[in-house]
Amino acid sequence: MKGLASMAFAAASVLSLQGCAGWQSALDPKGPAASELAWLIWFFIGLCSVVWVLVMIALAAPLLMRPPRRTEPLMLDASADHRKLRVVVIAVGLTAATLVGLTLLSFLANRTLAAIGSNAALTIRVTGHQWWWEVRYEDATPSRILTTANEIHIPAGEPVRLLLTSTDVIHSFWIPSLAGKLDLIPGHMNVLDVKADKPGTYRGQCAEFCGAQHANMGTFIIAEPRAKFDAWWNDQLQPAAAPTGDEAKAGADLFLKRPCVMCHKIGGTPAGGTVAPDLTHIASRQTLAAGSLTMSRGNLAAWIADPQGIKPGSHMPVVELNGDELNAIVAYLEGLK
Ligand code: HEC
Ligand SMILES: [Cu+2]
Repeated sequence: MKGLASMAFAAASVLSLQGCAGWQSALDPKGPAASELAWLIWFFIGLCSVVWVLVMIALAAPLLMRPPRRTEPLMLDASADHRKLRVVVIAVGLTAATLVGLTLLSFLANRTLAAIGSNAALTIRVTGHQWWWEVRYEDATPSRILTTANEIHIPAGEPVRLLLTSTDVIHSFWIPSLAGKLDLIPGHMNVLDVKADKPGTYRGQCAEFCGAQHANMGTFIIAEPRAKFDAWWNDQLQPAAAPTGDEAKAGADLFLKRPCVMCHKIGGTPAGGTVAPDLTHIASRQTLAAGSLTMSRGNLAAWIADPQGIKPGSHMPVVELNGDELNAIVAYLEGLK
């Protein structure tokens, strides 16, 4: 008995602590869209629980009740039949009313969601790739258009419009603490409006199985006060920092001589590849390879030395480098703040 109780307690605490809170939880909403959805799901769960309990009572009651004694089993009891018919009609009516009510609530919630981004001042194009996210900030001034990867900075407290599409297979964009999930479909554009009430980092995850490294296709929305966001955007628009020191200079040369240059772009250098994450300000990101590793010198080296060991099947090949060459490239990339 005691064992059972402690197991139930453990299960409850796992559900309430690990599953329901934190930077990636639909039940710990941090923006209006997620709040709307969380409220809706709790209401649905509450109402459906009440219905379930009533049904169970209705099922148990006749089983537990003593059947009335009848002298003549075949004789009909018209008044009892009439009573039962009334109960069934009322139950059907209540069921229909509940269904219509819930449908109406869900319709109203959808209207609230649609209204969130109606006056969004910022538009970001998010393109799914196997297995990373291309993030492009749109602007009327072409020189202010910015491309980065995996980490999406937004101003806190402002609605932002995300245009979602894909270049290869169907992915799904889901930042549970901020909004519902929406698919990224090749050749099609979906619109998702998000707003973060407060500054913070919110984790997301590709939510549509998209191949070998689907589970390592994380993304982050980093909401910042407006001034900090503007400063970030201006910094990111700058060309890459020139390498300082002999090792970093050698790394910059190597980057351009090795296959890296075919796939990656580094602004302000001849590296202009567009099939892989833009590395112009790679060292300013908090993670590597779509949330697979945290950003550090060691992890940068580990990733470049063996991307296939860290993310098997990923579209970055192992490039043969000796120890000095690897160190030089890492020294260069580490300076790209
Ligand atoms: C054939 C194309 C290709 C080549 C060549 C290539 N990469 Fe990559 N690289 C990728 C792809 C694709 C990713 C994204 C992988 C993922 O997250 O699934 C990536 C990711 C990275 C990242 C992490 C980026 C981020 O935003 O987290 C770094 C750093 C990187 N590559 C450096 C290099 C260096 C240095 C070289 C040369 C030694 C190189 N790459 C060669 C395709 C390539
Ligand atoms: Cu995906």
